[in-house]
Amino acid sequence: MEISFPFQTNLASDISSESREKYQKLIATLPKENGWTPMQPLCPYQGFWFFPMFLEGVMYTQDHFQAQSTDILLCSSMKTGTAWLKALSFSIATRTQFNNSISPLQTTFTHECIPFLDYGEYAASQGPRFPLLATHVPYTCLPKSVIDSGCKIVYICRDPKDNFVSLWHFVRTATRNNIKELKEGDLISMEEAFELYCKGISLYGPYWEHVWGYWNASLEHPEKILFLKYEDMMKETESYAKRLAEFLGCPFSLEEERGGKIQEIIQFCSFENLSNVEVNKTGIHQAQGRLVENKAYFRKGKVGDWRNYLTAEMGEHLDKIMEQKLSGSGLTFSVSPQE
Ligand code: PAP
Repeated sequence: MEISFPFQTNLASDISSESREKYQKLIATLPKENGWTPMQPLCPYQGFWFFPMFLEGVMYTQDHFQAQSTDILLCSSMKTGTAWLKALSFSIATRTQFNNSISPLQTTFTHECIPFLDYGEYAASQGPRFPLLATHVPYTCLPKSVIDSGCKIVYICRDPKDNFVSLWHFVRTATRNNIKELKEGDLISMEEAFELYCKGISLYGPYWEHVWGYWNASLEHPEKILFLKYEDMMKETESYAKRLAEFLGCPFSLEEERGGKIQEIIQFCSFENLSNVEVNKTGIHQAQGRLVENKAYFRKGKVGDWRNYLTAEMGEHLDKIMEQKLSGSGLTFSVSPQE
């Protein structure tokens, strides 16, 4: 895949004021659920929960995004390993163009290397473009053109307990980054957040519905949708990197395998390396007018970190909810903590 970098993107700011007004009017009619952060309430839309600031982009994308059959969408709920999947996919897809030392991932915030559709990025772009795009939008909320075009999708999900802990930390950090004079109660407690999450009230949640939607679709269209779990990828990174390369349409050659190319990319995309890239360590990222430190996107990158925050009972409770909600789907999350 040949790309020019940085990309030409059409940011959400390009949404015409007419469209913006239309979406804002619609969003204003939706119920609001406060609790996660004083920055924004969550709004229910098409069966899922969204921050209004992102919902505008979702609606705009649904109305305007023209998927191309050559696009590859990296899909995920929040805090499931999106940045890692982006880095791996980007490095694999562009390996003949950039070696690691000159990779845009060295100088550009990882998330910015593959733009998010739902933040309005790329929403209206036409013509040739870099085929990798990302979204946190649930399967049933994807723009119709994505399904009609038959473009490929890679989905990554994660054990809900680690997902919850990661989300809780992230929301608190983002709140801290944006509200300078924090009042008592501005930061959601673990218990409050857990209760909301277990009720399905979380960004792009219910989490189990998000996972189920893509899982089901991957069973129906296995050639079009690659379904990945963070924990499996952590355990067998090399075999998943190979699968990902094949799925992206750029399999590693025997020569590359023998020459250590796969390991080189895995190492480069590892948490240890990416979290130490200067721009990821010290930069600040802007999402729909909100500023977030890039380092908030690289917290620990561990499997089983939930044990440091949740009681065993909380863990069991969430496991039970997932089991019930995904019952009959054939999908399970059984995780042993990482040493
Ligand atoms: P997003 O919602 O901003 O897209 P996402 O990238 O999906 O977040 O997930 C963030 C999680 O992936 C964080 O997990 P933690 O809070 O449990 O630590 C983050 O640390 C982890 N992560 C980021 N980069 C990597 C990586 N290269 N390898 C493994 N995990 C990573």
